[in-house]
Amino acid sequence: MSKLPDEFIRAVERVVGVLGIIRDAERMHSYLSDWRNAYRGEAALIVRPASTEEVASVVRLCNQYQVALVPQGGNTGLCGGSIPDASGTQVVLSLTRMNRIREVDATNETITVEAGVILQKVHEAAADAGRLFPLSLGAQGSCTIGGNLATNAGGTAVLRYGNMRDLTLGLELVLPDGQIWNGLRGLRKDNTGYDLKHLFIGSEGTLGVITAAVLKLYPAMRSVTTAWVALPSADAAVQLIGIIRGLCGDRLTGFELMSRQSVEFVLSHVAGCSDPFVETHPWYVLIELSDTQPDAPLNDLLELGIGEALERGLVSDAVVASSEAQVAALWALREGISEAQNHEGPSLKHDISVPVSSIPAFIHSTDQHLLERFPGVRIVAYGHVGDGNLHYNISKPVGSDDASFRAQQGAIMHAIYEATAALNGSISAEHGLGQAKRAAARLYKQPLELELMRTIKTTFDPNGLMNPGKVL
Ligand code: FAD
Ligand code: 2HG
Ligand code: ZN
Repeated sequence: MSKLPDEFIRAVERVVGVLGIIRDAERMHSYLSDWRNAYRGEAALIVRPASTEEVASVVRLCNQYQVALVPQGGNTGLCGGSIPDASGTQVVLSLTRMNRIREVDATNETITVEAGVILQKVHEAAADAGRLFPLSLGAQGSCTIGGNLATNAGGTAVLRYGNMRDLTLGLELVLPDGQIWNGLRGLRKDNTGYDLKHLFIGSEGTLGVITAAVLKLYPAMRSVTTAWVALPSADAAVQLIGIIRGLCGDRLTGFELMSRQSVEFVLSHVAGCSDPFVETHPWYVLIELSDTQPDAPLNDLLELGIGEALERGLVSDAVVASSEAQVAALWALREGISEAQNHEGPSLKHDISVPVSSIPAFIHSTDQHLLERFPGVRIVAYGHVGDGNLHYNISKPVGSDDASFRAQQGAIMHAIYEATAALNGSISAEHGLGQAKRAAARLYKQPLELELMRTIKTTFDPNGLMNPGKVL
């Protein structure tokens, strides 16, 4: 029995057709929990509109019947933002049928895509036009452009190209009252007042439904060099990025840090991965250099940088990939961490950021503090050094039961956020607040910022129907 009136459900079905509505429990299942099973909810129905007009009509019906809706893309988010609450009265609005690439304009270097297009499909369409769409993340085979926009996704290329916000020129949206805003402008300059699109990028589905976007394209890269480097400390990584950037400038397109613990999890759980070195090391970085020229001297530049770092004792060992298979194997070691950590029982995710120069101090003091207070917890620290963004994740101690780890979670999170705040950092650099960090945001954002955010939320969504219980 649905908790919503039959009349409402019939009206929604008239808009989206039978293909656009899911009501049976088995088919609803995958929309109601995240891939880690960390968040679970219930919903009255899943609605899958196929056009912007259908989204608008569904949103208008939700308004008329006062039904809350939860926008959802690929459901790869890491903070429960796309999962409904437990009431069973909400509607999940899945954008996955809105999956058309509307236009590629190679001269304007733009691509216009619908919200449900999978990120990897955007990469492929850009490549077909001899261009690059640079947003790059482990979930790119499943996450959607709508989700990337709603979370202002980051990933491994932010140090060169910026976050999703920096890659977006225009948006098309359905506002909470069902009006359609067509802001699909492919302009790099437009100073006609407030830049409204930026309110919706990163709003995690709380201000409106993103239905399409105009995104920036870049020249395709024709040479790429990838290296795996062992380091004695996280401090060495921060110094190394300075050396490499000084030599290579914008050719530096990836610089990913991983602790030994992170790599060990991947080696234990991800099939086909092997350690590039015989000896173990406390830290590793994956470095990627790219250039638009087919025969750019990237290996020479990298060797120069690593040579200087070796002399200064910042690097213990290094290997440069010599085939596409080796490049893929090195990235698999990096991108496998999320999946691998999942095999080690319950974990706590913290996607914090601090100034790049403060990364070593953060790791040093937080490691020490946590290991003293919570003996045995396994710290899985890795991330995007160029952005000051660390995934400072915690797995339960070996042999401990899940319940005692869960009992410590609040205190662990608090300790990590206090250390972040002490360095003037952010409690969410990438994944957003969702439901996971909503309460923490009340402690770590300024009251004035929260008040302004609430004012914006009430202005756009006075009935509080857009993804309630998330962010604010
Ligand atoms: P969902 O999970 O479906 O939704 C995320 C949020 O966006 C929810 O609040 C939802 O309500 C809202 N939303 C979705 N679509 C719309 C829409 N059309 N309109 C309005 N609101 C909408 N994130 C990073 O930033 N960097 C990384 O490097 C990264 N790596 C990852 C690696 C793995 C293995 C995994 C599983 C996740 C990773 N993520 C990363 C997190 C996640 O992939 C991103 O947050 C991604 O942008 C979410 O896209 P999605 O389509 O899955 O959105
Ligand atoms: C990454 O950089 C993602 O791999 C995921 O942001 C981080 O799973 C995580 O905690
Ligand atoms: Zn990340």
